[in-house]
Amino acid sequence: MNDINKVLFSAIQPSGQLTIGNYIGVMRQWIKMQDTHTCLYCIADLHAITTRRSPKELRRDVLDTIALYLACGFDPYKSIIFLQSQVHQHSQLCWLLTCYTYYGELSRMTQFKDKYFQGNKNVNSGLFNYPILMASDILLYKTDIVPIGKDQSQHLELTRNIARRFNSYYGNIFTVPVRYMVKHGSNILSLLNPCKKMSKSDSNKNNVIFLLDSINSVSKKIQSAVTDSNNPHSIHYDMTNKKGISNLLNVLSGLTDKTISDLEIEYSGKSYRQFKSDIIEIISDILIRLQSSYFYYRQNEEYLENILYYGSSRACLRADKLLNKVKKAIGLI
Ligand code: AQP
Repeated sequence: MNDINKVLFSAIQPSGQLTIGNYIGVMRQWIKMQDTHTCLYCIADLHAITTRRSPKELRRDVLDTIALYLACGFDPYKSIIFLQSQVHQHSQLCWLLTCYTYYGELSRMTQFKDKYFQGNKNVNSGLFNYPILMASDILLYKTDIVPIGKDQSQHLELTRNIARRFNSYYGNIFTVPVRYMVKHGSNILSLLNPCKKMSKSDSNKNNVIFLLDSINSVSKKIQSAVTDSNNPHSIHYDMTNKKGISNLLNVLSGLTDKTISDLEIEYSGKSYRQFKSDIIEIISDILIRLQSSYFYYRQNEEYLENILYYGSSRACLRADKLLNKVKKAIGLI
């Protein structure tokens, strides 16, 4: 895939520490694609305020996230790396698109329903309208490609529907984006409960490998990750009967670019112990490099803020063009 004229947009909310799920599901792909596409990478802080956090925490999480982006290898001069709240066009387009999105569509979003039925006490309308803001983020830049994890597929489908609906009223204003999802690794699961996604807001931190975890903690978490008691032990991919092992295979494949079938051959006849020990070694190598670069960037907050202002001002220029087109199409003076 190489088309520098194709626009790629992707975002992560600074709603806590980033996980190996974020890294494998999207960030690793972003790094590769910044040489072949016109890339916009957003820190979605407006999405993050759908859950309560103190101003201090939000600020810290935004700076942690931009430092991690840079540590992972994003180049702020090659790609546009920006902060959602600094580009006011996102919230403006969001209101406009709210009027082209139906209540029934939003009520069907499984992520909202999950949060609602989990007994979340703060079910604010931001949480309900979240997919419209996500649609605005994407559509504002005439995005062609959106790398996402599996959990965001339904939201992207809604984005496509909103774009088509709007275009059917007003002509070809929005580009209808396509999703880009990695084959293995688009849904990294919780380590102790591989029936659910690995999530940064999980209350049990042993379910999650965070990019800033200590190596000692990574080792403990992987060692206690759920496998199965099948005898003899066999390392093969089977999402029905061997969810834990399959999840670890996805992690390994996502980090090494080896295919699942190559890994099955490599680990044929080997013990779970050996398998886990190799995973620990590979994750540790990646995290040691990433963290040393992260701490280097993180100590210079002024630099991080400047990178965000720079990216946001570039994003603003692009966003403004599209927003004006949308307003004109609707008939707003
Ligand atoms: N476990 C995962 N496996 C693969 N991809 C994942 N992504 C998130 N978790 C996994 C993808 O990362 C992108 C950014 O997601 P996000 O952090 O902005 O929001 P999220 O999907 O809601 O992730 P979390 O960790 O579950 O956040 P919280 O706990 O705050 O709700 C998305 O493309 C996502 O698919």
